[in-house]
Amino acid sequence: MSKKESLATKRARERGYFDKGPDWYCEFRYENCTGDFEPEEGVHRRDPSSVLLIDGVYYTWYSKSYGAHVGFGTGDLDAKVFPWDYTEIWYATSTDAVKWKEEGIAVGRGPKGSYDERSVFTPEILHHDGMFYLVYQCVENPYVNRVKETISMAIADNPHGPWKKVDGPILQPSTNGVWKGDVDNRFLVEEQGDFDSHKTHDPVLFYFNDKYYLYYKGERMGEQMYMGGRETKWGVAISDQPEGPYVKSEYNPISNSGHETLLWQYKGGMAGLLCTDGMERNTMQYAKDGINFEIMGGIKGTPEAAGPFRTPNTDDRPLAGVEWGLTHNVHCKWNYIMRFKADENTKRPYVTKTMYE
Ligand code: AAL
Repeated sequence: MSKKESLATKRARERGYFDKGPDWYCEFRYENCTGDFEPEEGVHRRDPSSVLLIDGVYYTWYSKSYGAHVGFGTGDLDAKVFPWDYTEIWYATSTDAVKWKEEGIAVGRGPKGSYDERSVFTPEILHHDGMFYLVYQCVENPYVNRVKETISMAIADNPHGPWKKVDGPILQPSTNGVWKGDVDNRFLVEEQGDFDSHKTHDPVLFYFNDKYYLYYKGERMGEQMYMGGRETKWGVAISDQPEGPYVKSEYNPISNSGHETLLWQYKGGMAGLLCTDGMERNTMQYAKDGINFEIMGGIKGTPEAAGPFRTPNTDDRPLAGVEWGLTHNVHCKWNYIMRFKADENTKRPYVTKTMYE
């Protein structure tokens, strides 16, 4: 027994690092899909939704755009700025979740002057009571640094559509930030406002405790960098009806870290995997009330913008709801959708199994 306790040991003891077992620990394996999800020159496919299994067929929805992008500040307000600019929501089907067939557009961009004129992207899907709810983020025209990004919804009674847009948007950034000057610079502010004063992104919708919980990522005007990197956090907005009105939780932000949302239901609560940004990135978290999240595990190699398979067996064990699904590879010229799998054999030391052993 040590005579003195180091700061690291004290911190681990106080935070319970060694009191919890590896129930929430895994390593993620990755594999390319085949068929229409093979990488394609000149096309971006990214941000896959959760995967649904309907009558023996797997479905996913995703952002699709064409051609190269040039970034902000070219002086051409029509130029494509990001891979997710001029994007529409497409969907694909599969019988084995490996080989995918692209079926076509699910939700397109809105008419001139609308809040969703420029781009609709990062879809998520909820199948509840026989209805399908697609939630997604929207950009108006022009797409500039200071543009505010919103969230909207389309509803169908069949995964093949037709999709009917609600009278959106259903969620918008808070209005309490104040830009400094008129230059199109997202970092110059008089007031930063709330954590979501600039962007509401990456929505995911659940039917939870007899209400609709719309989780999202917020970005703040005048975003800062911290010891954990970028200032991106999650919020939740709650409604009695799927189409809203959604009221932001008074507890927002409900995370201090994370990027694209990834959540699943587990034993009457909500589980989440935080990726990419903040001190608590690469952690599994759980909240019995869907709001007050506790760290349950620290992991590595987290899938980005992932859409897990929505298994009916989500209560089997903590990671059943994230056992496998789709993610994307955006660290390449043309973004493409791929598969992930949580390898839970890694809960024991020295196990070196590969993804499909
Ligand atoms: C990701 C996501 C959203 C952003 C962009 C595309 O970081 O959080 O989807 O808008 O990149």
